[in-house]
Amino acid sequence: MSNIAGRVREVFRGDQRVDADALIARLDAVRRFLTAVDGLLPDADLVPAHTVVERAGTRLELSRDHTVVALAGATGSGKSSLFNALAQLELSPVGVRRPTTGVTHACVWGPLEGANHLLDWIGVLPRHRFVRESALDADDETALHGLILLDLPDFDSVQRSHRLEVDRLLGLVDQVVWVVDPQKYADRVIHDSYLREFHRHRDVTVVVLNQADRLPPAEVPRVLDDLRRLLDTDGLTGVPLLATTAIDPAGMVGLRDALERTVAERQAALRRLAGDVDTVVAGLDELVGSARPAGGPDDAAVAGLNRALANAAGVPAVSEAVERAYRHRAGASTGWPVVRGWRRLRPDPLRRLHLPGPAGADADPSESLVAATSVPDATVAQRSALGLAIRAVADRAANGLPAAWPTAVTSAARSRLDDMPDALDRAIACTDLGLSRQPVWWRVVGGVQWLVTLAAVVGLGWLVLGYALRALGLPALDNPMVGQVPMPTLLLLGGLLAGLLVAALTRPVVRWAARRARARARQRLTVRVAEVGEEYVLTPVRVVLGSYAQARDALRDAGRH
Ligand SMILES: Nc1nc2c(ncn2[C@@H]2O[C@H](COP(=O)(O)OP(=O)(O)OP(=O)(O)O)[C@@H](O)[C@H]2O)c(=O)[nH]1
Ligand SMILES: [Mg+2]
Repeated sequence: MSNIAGRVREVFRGDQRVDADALIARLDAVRRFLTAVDGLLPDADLVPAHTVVERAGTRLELSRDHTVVALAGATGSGKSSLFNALAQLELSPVGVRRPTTGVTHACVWGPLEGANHLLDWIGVLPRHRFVRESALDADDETALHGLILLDLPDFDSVQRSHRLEVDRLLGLVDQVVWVVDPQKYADRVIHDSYLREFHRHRDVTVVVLNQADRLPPAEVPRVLDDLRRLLDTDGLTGVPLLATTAIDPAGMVGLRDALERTVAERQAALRRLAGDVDTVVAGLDELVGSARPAGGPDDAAVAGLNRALANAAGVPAVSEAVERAYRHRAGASTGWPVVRGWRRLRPDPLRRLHLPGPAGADADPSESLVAATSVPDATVAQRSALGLAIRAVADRAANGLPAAWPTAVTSAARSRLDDMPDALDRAIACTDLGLSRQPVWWRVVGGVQWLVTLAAVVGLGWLVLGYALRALGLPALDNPMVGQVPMPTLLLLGGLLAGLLVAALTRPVVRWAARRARARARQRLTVRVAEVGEEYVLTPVRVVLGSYAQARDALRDAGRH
């Protein structure tokens, strides 16, 4: 038997050391990743990463001098028997009635004090903690100093609580020794639900075929080969596979040696956590991928957004009002004074829209002013066009990103949609529409109009005075002649004609200047409205794209060994 029992079939695959600082750096990278994606990716997808970060931090803080090894396996495989045999004490009840072990037992090699915090965290009750330290042992057990061996309940238990306890503990321990027996080593539960899940923890996994004594010696290599084949299929190629016999000390030698090596290396905790980080990184990889996001929203989509924003904000209506207001005001300043008063009676097209707003020209549109204009609200069609333009910006910006991100980008792009109508209104209200000052040429033309009108009035007065003097039989005024035309008549008719002429000549210039004023106002409004698009749509999108880039870099760092 001794030629089989305790025989190590594979060399222990633990030569690759895990550097603690490198592991801490990888955990920091996972933390950075989680910060970057917080609120952007579904929380459910991030639970394993949060768990590993939290668990690893605590495990590394608690003790790096201890190695927690769990004996796990189906009921009756002999976990408690191996536990007692290694401890050389009857600590955990071994039974015929199955399942026997309902709560986890722990045996600590070395002083218990140092291990207590770790066992509190793992959740082993104080009354199930034992110390393997005896004056009688001399130095026999020093090679295992630092080992905390756990005897777990069965994972294939009829008792659900056993399975939950096993699953919980398998997430916390540094190394797992899977105990199988010749009858049940090929059971699907252990392979499908457990061993396969551990393929990233190969370097902290040991498999023992216990009760090897129950097989004819010649059968043991064949069963081990068969088990090895199953382990290969589970993705556990190269894990140490030993045959053990719990009832014979000689049948424990191989397992004990393996445990001594594990304890001496002080690497199991680091390797286990490194395997956890590997698993987490692999799981997150498809959430993040390696796509490089475009530098930001693309120009065509932004141009479409700005057009939709301008329409929704009423930029065409306001700039048209600017043109009409220009004509109105220019007419009032430069028109024929005889009809000017009548023009003034008509309402100013811009004032009807309550423009410019109370903040005056060039105020900051982001200031929280109450919406001040009477520009008509966006129509349903304009609002839906704006919605489509925002979606187009998001779609183009998220193009090529893994599946979870387009949703995040779209919701960022739409996140401030409700605040936009007021922001657009404020932007319009605060834009300098270019009509605040009267152009000099209006005043010059207006002055000319007043002069010629004055001439006509003087001519009229002169004529009226002449008629009145004549009617009263008083001596007539001496009317100087300009050519054939008396001076008062020339002043009256010339003044009237000149006024009409100046008004007629000015009209096309006013029209041209009004169109220019409209174009300039439109341009200024478009710039202001685009600023709202930048703040309310593009900046949130850029923030998400930035988070994506940070998450991708962090995950790349977390995956670096
Ligand atoms: N012949 C032989 N019998 C063994 C060996 N290991 C365990 N047994 C017996 O197998 C039975 C079950 O052993 P336990 O140690 O209680 O098994 P367990 O895995 O702890 O079972 P649970 O606590 O129910 O999960 C007991 O009767 C043991 O005496 C072994 O190597 N050889
Ligand atoms: Mg047991």
